[in-house]
Amino acid sequence: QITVKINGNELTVDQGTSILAAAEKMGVKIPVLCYHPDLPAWAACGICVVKIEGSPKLVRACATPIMEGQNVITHDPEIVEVRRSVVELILSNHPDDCLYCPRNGNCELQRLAAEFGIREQPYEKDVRQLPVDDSTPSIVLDPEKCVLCGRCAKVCQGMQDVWALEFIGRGDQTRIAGAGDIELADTPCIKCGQCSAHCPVGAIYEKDDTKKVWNALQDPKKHVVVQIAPAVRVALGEAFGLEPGTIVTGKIYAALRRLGFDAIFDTNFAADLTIMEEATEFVHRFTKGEELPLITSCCPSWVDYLEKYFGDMIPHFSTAKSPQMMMASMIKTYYAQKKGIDPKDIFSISIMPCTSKKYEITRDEHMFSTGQQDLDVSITTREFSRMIKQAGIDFLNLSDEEPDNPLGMYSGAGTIFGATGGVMEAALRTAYNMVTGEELGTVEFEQVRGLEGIKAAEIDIKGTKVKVAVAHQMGNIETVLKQIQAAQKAGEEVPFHFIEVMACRGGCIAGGGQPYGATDERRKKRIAGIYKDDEGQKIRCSHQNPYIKALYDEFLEKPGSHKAHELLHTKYVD
Ligand code: HC1
Ligand code: SF4
Ligand code: SF4
Repeated sequence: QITVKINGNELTVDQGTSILAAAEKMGVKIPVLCYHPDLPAWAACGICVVKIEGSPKLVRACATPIMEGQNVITHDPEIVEVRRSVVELILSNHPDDCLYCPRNGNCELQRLAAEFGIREQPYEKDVRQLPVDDSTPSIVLDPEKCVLCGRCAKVCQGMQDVWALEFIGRGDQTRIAGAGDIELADTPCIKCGQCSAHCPVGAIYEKDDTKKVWNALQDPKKHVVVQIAPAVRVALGEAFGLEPGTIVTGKIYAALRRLGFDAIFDTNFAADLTIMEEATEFVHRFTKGEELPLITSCCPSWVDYLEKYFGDMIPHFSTAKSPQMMMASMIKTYYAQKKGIDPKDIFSISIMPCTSKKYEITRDEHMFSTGQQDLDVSITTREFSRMIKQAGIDFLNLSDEEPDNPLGMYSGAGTIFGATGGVMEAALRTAYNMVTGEELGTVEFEQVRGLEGIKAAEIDIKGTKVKVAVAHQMGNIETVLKQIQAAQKAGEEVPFHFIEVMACRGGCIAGGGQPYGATDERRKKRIAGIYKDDEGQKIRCSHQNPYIKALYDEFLEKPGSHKAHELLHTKYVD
């Protein structure tokens, strides 16, 4: 620990702490643009300049460690003037169409311009005309709006290890583009949307599908059905000023009714269904010793990644569809039949924390189990928050409501899907019952919880040891896969029996379509909200959900049945 000063006020910090972090500890906010707490500092934009007393030079607070005895001046008229110039220069290359920008109201550049009181442009305006790339179903890249902060490329290359984005050109010709200057759809992009979640401006954003939803809601011939994902309920509140992690499930159901949806279902119910199929698959493979490890497949970005980079591992994938797609299939078959509605008249919508789910709905013929697209439109939490605002719904003052049956009620196991480790924990709760015929005393598996990139644990199921691993944040998975491949090659026992993978850091709670501001602090709060929701449920295990039992009794026969395979399982492309 070292003793330092920020604007003359003493504090102690760890050796190596950046000036930015030291100031933050003191409650002093230094403006940043290229810096993001998820990423290593790279001092590109120069907005965080500060002075060290006794030195004539300005230094960048994000990338400069504070030293013992230093007194750092974070704000004085000269510093503020330099920072203002940096913002003005960026604005000189930036379009002025804030009113029409998808980030209007939550843009970091807009906020800086407001904070610095910028009222005119002293530099010559020079905005390059560059084409928009909307080649993927998930995200849109508008390089004209790019401020060259590099956050998106750093996330894509560093955190995700995908390398779909890069800077092209030099000097004032530098621009962000699909790697190799090709359309994003032709790059290895896995559509996770983490670039959009980290972009400070409107240069990368989710494809907006809300018009399709509004149109369906206004079409009297359509029976419009909606499902909400686990992670939406602990993050949507942020768009209305609530603390991250606040559970707003009841308000979401109420808002959906006011928007005019005909039936409101919950993806959490389908997560319970996924567990029934996936745990059956796991117990089957584990007892037979076949194709282990079993690897979860409910994250479409992860599926895309594995197909692209580790095609030989496809046999290890669980064939169970994701909860989103299981729900979609059950809506247009089971529910349609029960209600006597022609599936062609049903318009099915999902609200997801995820940009990749927009891609999943069109993935392959297995997503068309009713002869047509099972799920018509998937929108993100951000799009949904805009719809609520556009409808003038006073979200914060809504009274809690319930979802509809038979596809609305969920167990605690269903809700924890939203956090890293949750699918594994939910599966273990049910696998234990399938193997032993008994119920767990304690349903929590703390070993698979938390933000550590790779979590490994040995789970004891009445004397049988099950080795599991959980990885999140795409860049973390390669190590695990290589370990498996090495063991397979050497003819040794594989190090894990069951693996959960989610592309986004923290799991879907920090998906690419969630309200902005993903930091570990926020992730932890959302995760806490998820486990609180679990604890609040009377039923904590998927196999105990009475509506799941009814669905099998009335329609699917039993987990892993022929019909279940037809409607709830998929195949992968090599
Ligand atoms: Fe997810 Fe899933 S947990 S993938 O992150 O398995 O999106 O929330 O809906 O489908 O349930 C996302 C979340 C979500 C699915 C479930
Ligand atoms: Fe990279 Fe994900 Fe963005 Fe694609 S969506 S460019 S993979 S960060
Ligand atoms: Fe989507 Fe969740 Fe996968 Fe992220 S982790 S890409 S939010 S499914």
